[in-house]
Amino acid sequence: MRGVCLFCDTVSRIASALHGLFFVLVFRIVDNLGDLGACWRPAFVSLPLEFIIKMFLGKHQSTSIAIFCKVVDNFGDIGICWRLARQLQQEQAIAVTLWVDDLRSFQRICPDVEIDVEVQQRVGVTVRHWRNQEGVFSASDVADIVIEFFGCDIPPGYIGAMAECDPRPVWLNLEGLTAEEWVEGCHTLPSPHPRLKLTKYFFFPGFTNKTGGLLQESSLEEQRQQFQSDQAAMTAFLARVGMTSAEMPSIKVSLFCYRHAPVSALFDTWQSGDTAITCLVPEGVAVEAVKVFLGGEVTPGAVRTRGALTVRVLPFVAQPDYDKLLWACDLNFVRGEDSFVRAQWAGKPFIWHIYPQDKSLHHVKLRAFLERYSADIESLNTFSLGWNDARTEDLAEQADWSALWQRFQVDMPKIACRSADWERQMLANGDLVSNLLRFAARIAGDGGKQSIMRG
Ligand code: TRH
Repeated sequence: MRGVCLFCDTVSRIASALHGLFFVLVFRIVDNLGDLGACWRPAFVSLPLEFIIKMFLGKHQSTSIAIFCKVVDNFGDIGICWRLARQLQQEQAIAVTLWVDDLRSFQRICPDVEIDVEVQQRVGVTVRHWRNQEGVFSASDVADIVIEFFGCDIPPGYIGAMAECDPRPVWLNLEGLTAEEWVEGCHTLPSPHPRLKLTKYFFFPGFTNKTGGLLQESSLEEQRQQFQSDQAAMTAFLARVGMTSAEMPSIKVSLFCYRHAPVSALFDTWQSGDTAITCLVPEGVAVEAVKVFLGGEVTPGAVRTRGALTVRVLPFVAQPDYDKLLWACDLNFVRGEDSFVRAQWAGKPFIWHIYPQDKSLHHVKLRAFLERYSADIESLNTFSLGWNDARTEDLAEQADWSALWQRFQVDMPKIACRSADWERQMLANGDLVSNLLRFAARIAGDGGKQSIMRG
């Protein structure tokens, strides 16, 4: 493996010297060698992927990508698509158009977004209000790569125009994240259109090298380390969101969960404990439990201390600040998909509140993740199962929040170490944007003829 690393390193140096063309050849050869793991990643980070796409598409102008996002619920759908759009634009210089049906939700995570305009530019990304399924499109309107998020139906007129393109665009359905094993078998599977000469490919994010990996910007880790090694910057950030100097030495917890989480039970435990805890709750989260604790309205800046617990309501912050919040806290409660992934890049212990699904399907997903993440950390597993109301054999244990918290708290340093190992493990799979562009380049290079691809 050491020899392979040296080889990669040498290749990487030569590639940056000769740039583009040479790298395309090396990329093809090495890709066939299979998983070279972490040592290969630094080379990928500097890969001129956009150049590769252009080669395969036979284009000289900038590659273009259209992302279609329907907001099903809350902020995760647009949160993920916006993150993806920015990374594609900023790191790969790709011309990105983000079609989104709900600008109001978008504005919550990106306050610069205007809610009553059809087209706007935001940090280099073209944002278009996707109002309905109507609209007449021609081949020249179609992007080189078309991504539909979570199987949202893109307008029939746009699909018709895709079929008229020569070459055809690469069409991907970016799916939801799950740690279940079946994903490996479905990742990159083709789905031919029943009438038109078009093939859509499933692209699954995931936790193994047989999936598309996870979204992570190339400079994120460096930014996080810089922030966490600068105590003054962290204190200034926390003060900016409202924390007082008296609250700073306490255990800082960020709380983002769905309304059915057992927040009141946990507050009771923290309140009667002997460790000072400040729980930072963004506006609109766990409103009922927070209201009871505060004994008053839940507005940003509202705060109350009872026993060892202070609960403070924060404003809902812009997406980059949410990362800083996760980095600055000692423990993060996260939910859905996007905050869940961001917590994995924070280097801190976290508890996941999974998005509920019919027939408790989400419990299967939760267990699949815990199996991968913390099979040997009992305190984290039982706490997580209890938080998500996933039945364990010992029901009495599950309801005893004081015992669950005590055990979890003792293990927090161990869990933080696991977090660092996990991040290394995940990054060895390559990040989602690089994996997605490599896959798109292969499809485009193949003229969409291959039936089963591996990303
Ligand atoms: O908001 P979520 O529950 O979103 C989703 C969607 O509901 C979606 O339909 C479902 O499929 C998915 O969950 C599983 O949780 P999520 O995914 O964590 O998204 C929250 C986004 O909000 C994330 O991008 C971070 C951002 N955010 C801010 O920008 N500022 C904040 O203050 C907070 C608390 C979050």
